[in-house]
Amino acid sequence: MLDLGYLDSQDDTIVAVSTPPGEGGIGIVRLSGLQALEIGCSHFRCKRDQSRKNSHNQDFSPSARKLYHGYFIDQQGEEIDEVLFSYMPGPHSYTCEDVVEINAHGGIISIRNILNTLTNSGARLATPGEFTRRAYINGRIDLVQAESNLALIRAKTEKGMKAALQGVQGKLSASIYDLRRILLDIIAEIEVNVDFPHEDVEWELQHRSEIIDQIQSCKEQIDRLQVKHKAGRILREGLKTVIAGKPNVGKSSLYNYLLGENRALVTDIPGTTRDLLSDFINIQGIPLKIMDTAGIRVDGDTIERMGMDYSRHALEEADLIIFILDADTGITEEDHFVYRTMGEKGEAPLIILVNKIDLTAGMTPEDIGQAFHYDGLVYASILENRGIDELKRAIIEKTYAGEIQGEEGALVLEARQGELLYRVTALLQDALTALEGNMPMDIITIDLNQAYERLGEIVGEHMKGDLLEVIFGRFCIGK
Ligand SMILES: Nc1nc2c(ncn2[C@@H]2O[C@H](COP(=O)(O)OP(=O)(O)OP(=O)(O)O)[C@@H](O)[C@H]2O)c(=O)[nH]1
Ligand SMILES: [Mg+2]
Repeated sequence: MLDLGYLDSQDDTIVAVSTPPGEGGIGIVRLSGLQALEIGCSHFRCKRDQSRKNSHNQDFSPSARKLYHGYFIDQQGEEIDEVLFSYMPGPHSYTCEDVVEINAHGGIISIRNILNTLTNSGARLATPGEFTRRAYINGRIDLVQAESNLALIRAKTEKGMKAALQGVQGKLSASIYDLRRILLDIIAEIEVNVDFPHEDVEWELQHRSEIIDQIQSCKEQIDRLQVKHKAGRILREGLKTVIAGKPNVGKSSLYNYLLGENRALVTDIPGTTRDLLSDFINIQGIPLKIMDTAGIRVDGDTIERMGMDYSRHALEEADLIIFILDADTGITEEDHFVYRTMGEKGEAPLIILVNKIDLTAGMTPEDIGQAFHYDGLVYASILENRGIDELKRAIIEKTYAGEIQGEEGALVLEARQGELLYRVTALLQDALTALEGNMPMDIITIDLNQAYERLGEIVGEHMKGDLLEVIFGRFCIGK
């Protein structure tokens, strides 16, 4: 159940283990809130004061951001673990509140005892993401930065991490604030002139065309953000790469080769693969989610047809399709059938891989060009390990992956933020259409105001509590 009352519980001092569960070298327990210092100190015996064995260390008063060596003690003054203690006074801390961190030995029992002791002394267990939520509520970071923190934790590749870091550092937020400022200027400009209308028709036309230019340039900025968003999504989720083709062309052979292990069954019997297999590989820092599919053909038994349904579904969601042809059989009616199936689907780039060139030279690019439209063409023999490097190059070149290479090319946006950006684009387009259709200026400000508000939602202005619950609920406890 959602706890909608969390705003009232802002005064609580919260505690959680911030390191992953299980055995580790160290485990960090973090306290944040008004009583963090008091509760933390009452359970710490500094090594330099060790002579006062039984005292609860009432006069231990740590300086900010210094590490103290000593013991964590329970209510009875019994030592639980040897620890390092540090204190970060608000507002210069992760949450903007007083924060105490206790670095203990990573054992499950010792960490659990420390946590129990602290909750018995008045701290409350933090809910998932509550530390980051406090940082947001206290104004240290905006929602984009908070959500990027999550992406940073979950990044699977270095490029993905760098993209998320841009969000944490506020580069995405800066673009959003910039766009909002420009929109606000445009709205103000329109409103001033609506209140003091000009008689001059020339002036009116000139004014309109200036506003069109300004909105157009806002829209272009958002388009650029969306390209970066797409690149960021790929870095996070992997470029969905579907290996498709008629039965027996070598789809599973390619899948195994790219994975570097024999995951899929390979036989010379057409219709071997029936399930959808998928796994992650990494090509030049770009994560690919590669999928081996059941060969698509007109007939086939019940199980094979179910497999083909999976194939079709995978094609629908593909970011990239590798369409394999068999050099030995040449282009057949079955290939046309597969191609038609793909054609019904989205607009993912298509790379044709002509396989088995160890058997015959295969069809010429002209033959292929007459039959199919493609974005890249590679000749290969998976059996003899030929053409694979060319395939990898084509993958990088023919997809958005090319754009990820560039400095600052990718941004990690949450689906929520991507959706809002999309709506802003639509609103700006409506405003442009209205302007070009000579609609009254004050009508246009309705769209612009809405666009302004949607941009505000991206960075988390006027967010409803329940939505925040959902957003922060995806974090781990202790973050
Ligand atoms: N000569 C030759 N044979 C190959 C090559 N690549 C794959 N094969 C053979 O082609 C046959 C089919 O390979 P698979 O990888 O199972 O083909 P598939 O497309 O997954 O087939 P289905 O799962 O039935 O749709 C196997 O006998 C492979 O050894 C190649 O480059 N040259
Ligand atoms: Mg197969």
